[in-house]
Amino acid sequence: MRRVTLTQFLIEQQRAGRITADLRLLIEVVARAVKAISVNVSKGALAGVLGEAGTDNVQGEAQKKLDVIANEILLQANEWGGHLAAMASEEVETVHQIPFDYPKGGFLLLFDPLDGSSNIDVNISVGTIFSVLRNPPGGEQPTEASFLQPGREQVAAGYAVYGPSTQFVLTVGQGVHAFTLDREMGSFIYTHPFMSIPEETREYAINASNARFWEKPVQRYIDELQQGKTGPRGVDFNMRWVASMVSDVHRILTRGGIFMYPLDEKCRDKGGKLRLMYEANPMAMLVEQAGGAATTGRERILDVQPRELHQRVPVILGSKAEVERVTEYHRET
Ligand code: P6P
Repeated sequence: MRRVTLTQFLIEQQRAGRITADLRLLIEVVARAVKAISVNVSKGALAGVLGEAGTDNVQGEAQKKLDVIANEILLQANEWGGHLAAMASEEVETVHQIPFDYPKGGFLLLFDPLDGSSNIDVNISVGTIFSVLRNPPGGEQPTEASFLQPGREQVAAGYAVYGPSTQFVLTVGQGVHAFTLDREMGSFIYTHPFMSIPEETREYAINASNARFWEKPVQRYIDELQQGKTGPRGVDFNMRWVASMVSDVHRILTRGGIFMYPLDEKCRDKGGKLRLMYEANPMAMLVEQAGGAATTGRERILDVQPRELHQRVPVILGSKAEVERVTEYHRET
């Protein structure tokens, strides 16, 4: 079968009028950057890139060397192309402006350069998440306010998952499409057209060690799943928790499931655990584009009006019937 590359896929999207040349360039540059990140991740101990960087990020979390490397790769890859007005990263407190000697474009790029990096040192899959917004008109020098747009305004979203294979998963608003890295050719090959999340599932993902902190609707929902065929659901369920959002979401895009990092007593004062702008929003766009649903438990994630760049939100996403059920339980309380 003829192999279609990411480049050919994007040229065909542009030819069909679904994306502009600048958005095509943006996605190609991000894809090239994640290839470089994949090379660093796969070298691990051989490249001296494991362990702590000795610095903390804006979240106050100890940075891994690879967090810093991945962040630098993405910033440097995207600065010169002329497709961006500015960038925002989980690893950088403020808006990253395009250096004055480079041209600017109309898009804002946001990313979590290495999500799940606590898994790096134990050789478990991690990923890169990105989100693309339009720079509001008149925003010559974008500020944090330029980025504070609801997730429904995203023009593209995607992630790379650095697993047994490196896959690049993308939506430009016309379904979800995945590409697998052919390391010999250095090309992303189109392997998963129109990924789709089954409406029903028998698999859930949540960090069960937080059970005593959950709100009542979540406790009720998980309790019913754990009762299996002896309880009100009448069937048994399976649990998975990779502690790497990209890996858990990729499993759900591939075979269904529900992923939950709900509001709990531990993270209530921060508003949640996961970040809205460069984790929840891009994943919510992908999940909805694949026929799933994504809510905070109380509202659609893509409708949340951001208040600040590194804002956190509760996240419940995946198979639509299950997300709707647990969201309904929240309404009943
Ligand atoms: P916990 C990784 O640190 C992350 O941001 C997500 O990728 C992941 O789903 C979650 O946090 C894991 O959190 O509390 O289980 O370690």
